[in-house]
Amino acid sequence: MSDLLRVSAEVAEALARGHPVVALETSIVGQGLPGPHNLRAARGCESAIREEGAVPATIAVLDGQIVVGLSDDELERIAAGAIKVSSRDLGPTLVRRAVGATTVAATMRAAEMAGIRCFATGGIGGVHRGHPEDQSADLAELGRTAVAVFCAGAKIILDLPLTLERLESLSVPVLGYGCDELPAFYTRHSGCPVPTRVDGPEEAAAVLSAAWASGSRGVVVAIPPPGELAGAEEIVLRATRELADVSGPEATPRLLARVAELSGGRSLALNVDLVINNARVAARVAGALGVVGRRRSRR
Ligand code: PSU
Ligand code: MN
Repeated sequence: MSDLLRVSAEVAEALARGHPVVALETSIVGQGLPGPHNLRAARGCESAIREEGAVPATIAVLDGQIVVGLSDDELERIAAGAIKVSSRDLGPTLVRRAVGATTVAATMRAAEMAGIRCFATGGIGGVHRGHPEDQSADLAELGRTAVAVFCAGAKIILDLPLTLERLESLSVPVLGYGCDELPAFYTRHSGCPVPTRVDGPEEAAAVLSAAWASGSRGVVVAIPPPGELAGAEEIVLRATRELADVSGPEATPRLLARVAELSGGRSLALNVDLVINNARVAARVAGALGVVGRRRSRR
């Protein structure tokens, strides 16, 4: 294994034994959520994954290495201040030994390097509203990296129809987990139908396994959020209007922060709940995937 990758003993052992492992990102800790919500979300995800019998593998860049399976002290180092690291930033961040919080794109890449297939997050990046040239690297990474991303769809700060179009062009399967519509992070309804619905961990695992066996790479597993943010659409319209001039890496954290202000903090509580819910579902599907894998290898 490359010395640029450090896998914790617990995660390495789980992988070697074929136990279910779920990767977690840290951009949500470093940029996406303010304290104390960020650590509450991260620790809540780890506990939910353990409760479901899987091992959490929280990922970040520290001391010139991609670390897979952060300790709680390491998690606190990310919360204390980290730069946002997408896939393209991995090399420079490693060389400069900066403290880096990994986005969906960078976390997918690290998960693949470590041999982890399931990864839970809040929402994927996508095509920004009013800035169709600003497309998250999450989309391109989904097109090339064979990891399932469990999320509550894409944040409604994004242009969801354009984001789905882009995923289709990239041949990325989008599975609605017990839903027919793409969830929009703060709400279960977006008006955008998902191409495929799956019900329950076994069916999700079977579809993931068949998708990978037939050449798919990244897969989006979209899970309805456990609650709704009342007035989400108006709040988001106002935030995107106010921040119309902001694009690039700053856009997502700034929009999320403004949505939090405009909702009087209600978006933060929902964000924490939904990411923990996604982690729980990811752990169940990771467990079911192990069963599919064992059945296949016996054939
Ligand atoms: N979802 C959240 N909070 C976040 C993000 C997603 O609930 O902070 C982060 C993810 O790490 C995602 C990133 O990969 O925002 C997308 O940023 P950009 O649009 O710059 O690619
Ligand atoms: Mn962007």
